[in-house]
Amino acid sequence: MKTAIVLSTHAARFNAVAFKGDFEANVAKIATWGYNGVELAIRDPKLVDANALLTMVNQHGLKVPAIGTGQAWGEEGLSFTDPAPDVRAAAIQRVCDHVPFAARTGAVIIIGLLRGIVKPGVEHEQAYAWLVEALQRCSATAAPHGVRLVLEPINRYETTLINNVDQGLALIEAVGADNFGLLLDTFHMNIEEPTIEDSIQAAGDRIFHFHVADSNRWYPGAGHLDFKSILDALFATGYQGFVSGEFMPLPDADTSAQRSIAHLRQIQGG
Ligand code: LER
Ligand code: MN
Repeated sequence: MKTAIVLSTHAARFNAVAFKGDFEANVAKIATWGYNGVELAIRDPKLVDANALLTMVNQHGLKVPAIGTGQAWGEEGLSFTDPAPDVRAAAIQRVCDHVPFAARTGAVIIIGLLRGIVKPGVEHEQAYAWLVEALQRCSATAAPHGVRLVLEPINRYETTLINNVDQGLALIEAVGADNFGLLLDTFHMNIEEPTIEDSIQAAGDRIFHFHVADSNRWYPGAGHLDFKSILDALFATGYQGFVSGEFMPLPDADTSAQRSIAHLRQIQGG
């Protein structure tokens, strides 16, 4: 099992010395705890010194299996389904801008909340059509570079577009690109899927990335999810990617990161 953990960065501040110091200290700790990778959230790749970032991460023996793009939605309001054409175009451009860095690291580019939510006054069907078109364009840009894109089904309380695996698989069908797949997150699956293991099996080889958090969004082992059964189902699909921890930093970030990997390893050994 290859493990990663989401590391909150603020791309715009990455060049600041103090932040860089904190960032490197976190990377060093993550490596010491036995993780194999860090999943990075990058708002705008133009604001990141990719060479410095990669050198640092690699010096600690870590990979970057995935790039999160949600800050562009949270901080700039970019989305594939905004009624304003220039906002949709900027969202598409932003994802395409991630491709060179993703190609260097082998990372998947995550489409989480950047897909948007259906805004008032927009028909769901229209938003879906914009979503499909955006994903087709981004997948086509990424494909020649060997880069894959993943859409994450996200629970109903955060978005009205693509909440579960069935909807994700229908979207994959509509987009029709080999380099477009799914990121499954056990926290969202616990809310939306009838049976997590069956949905993992249904998603099969379209699972390109995997997030773990327990039922309460604490670290695995802190809630009531059966991670042995979930990971068995995941690896039975032939999944060879990273199991990436994305959970609340409770009781504190360091403790949660260490308890997560301890729990997952114990399950894998047992
Ligand atoms: C991001 O990976 C995620 O799971 C979402 O809940 C972010 O809002
Ligand atoms: Mn997630």
